[in-house]
Amino acid sequence: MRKLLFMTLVVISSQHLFAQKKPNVIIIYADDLGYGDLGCYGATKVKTPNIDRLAKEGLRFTNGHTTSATCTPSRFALLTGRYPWRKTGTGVLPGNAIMIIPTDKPSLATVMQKGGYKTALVGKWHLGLGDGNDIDWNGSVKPGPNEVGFDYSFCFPATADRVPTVFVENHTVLGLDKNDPIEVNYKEKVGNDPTGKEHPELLKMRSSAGHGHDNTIVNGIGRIGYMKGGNKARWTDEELAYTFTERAEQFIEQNRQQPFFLYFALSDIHVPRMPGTAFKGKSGLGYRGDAILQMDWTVGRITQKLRELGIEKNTLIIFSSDNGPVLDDGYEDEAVTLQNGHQPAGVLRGGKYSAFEGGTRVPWIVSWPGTVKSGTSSDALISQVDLFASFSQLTGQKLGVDDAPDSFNMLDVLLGRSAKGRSWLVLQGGSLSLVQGNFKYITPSKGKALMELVNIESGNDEAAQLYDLSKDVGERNNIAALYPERVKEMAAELQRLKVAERTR
Ligand code: NG6
Ligand code: CA
Repeated sequence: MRKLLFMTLVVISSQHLFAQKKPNVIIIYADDLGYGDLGCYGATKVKTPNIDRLAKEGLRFTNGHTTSATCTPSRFALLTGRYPWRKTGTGVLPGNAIMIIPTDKPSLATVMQKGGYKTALVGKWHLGLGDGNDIDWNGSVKPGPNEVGFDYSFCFPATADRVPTVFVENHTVLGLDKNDPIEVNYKEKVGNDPTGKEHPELLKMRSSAGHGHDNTIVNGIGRIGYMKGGNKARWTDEELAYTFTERAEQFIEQNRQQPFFLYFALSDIHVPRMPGTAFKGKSGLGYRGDAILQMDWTVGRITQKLRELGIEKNTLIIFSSDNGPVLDDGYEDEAVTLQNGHQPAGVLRGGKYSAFEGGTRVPWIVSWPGTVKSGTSSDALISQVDLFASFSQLTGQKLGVDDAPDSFNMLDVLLGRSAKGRSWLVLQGGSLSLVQGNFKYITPSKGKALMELVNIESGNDEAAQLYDLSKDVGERNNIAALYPERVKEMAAELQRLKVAERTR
């Protein structure tokens, strides 16, 4: 009897301890990585041992989604818990856009801060900086990540193919020489730097015809937008992954003795793909494949660091991507010519920018050794918009009525304790779709069925589309004509969700 009592006490107190202990949280957010781009999601032409291991030791989702098929809106949703299409100006932003994350509302990062976490953003931001007065790249660059909950930030403003091609650490452009001030312009040329259009012979990687990545040349690559000055501060593309990884490792090390939240937004595998020397030519699939190897290396460095510090069992990692894949997104990097049968979207139709599943269904792995069961997978429907409410739950906080209006608490699903995902989800490709159970309805829309520039099917159709994803995940068989009632109901429900301010 005594022994039993003792055992019971041990169990209760260890559960108590567990409940008390806050795991570190790391979101590793790849850019433009497709559903079929990883070994653990079926890729055979490219090897991703580190990420496969993460999946093997954790939980792999097969129906995990971004809210949107491009970067800015997906990131907006991740940080705000709100569907981006509720707010205008949440499309792909230029590098001089003002910040679209509100400073007067909680963000995912402020939630973590309130929960007692040290927070950091390392990597790509692409949510704008400043508040409408011209950004002074030579002074204090704000508001930015630090004003929406990140204690530390080390980022680049937009995408690697957009100026300014510099790092911003907290409020300051890193390594800026005050005598060589930066000026950015998206309308007309500033300064005397050659552009890709005027001097294609200076490029080490040409822009693809028609895409227009032919403005200011930085590091031998034509960019979108013009910049002058800041020469010492400009990055070297080959070092991007290395630089971000190092900063991420530093943050982890510095905060190993307290709960930390790291939003690690990789530049890989977005264009311009210009991997480090160690990876160039290694995949045989061109720089896109090489960038996948580099991304996998990054993940390996992070998990290695956690093991070294002995904190891997107390760290929850979520690995995912911001939107589906694209081969040619603006540069002649041989992604198309050396594709060699690799299927970036796997079995899915469409890709980046698309309303088909390839646009938003992405790799999604959760690892928390010892807590999340290893070697498991889940087909629960889940969206990145749900991370806000789920992390609020994880850190023991209640959401305010107006907070994260579209975010569902999916913590149990995320940790593999429940298989019951969302019963519905709105997705944003070109047009909006509604998934309800097995069915997916895509709103009719004009516009080309094929986005010729990137060679991806848009999902546009003037007729309504309905697919049964349980039988037809590749969305080949439009059954709208067979189920007119269902189409009508789903269209009406989507309309209702669109005008609702909150779905939570
Ligand atoms: C597009 C760019 C593309 C890429 C994308 C943003 C053109 C023709 N294409 O407008 O290269 O930069 O924006 O990608 O300009 S995202 O992943 O950040 O959303
Ligand atoms: Ca992206």
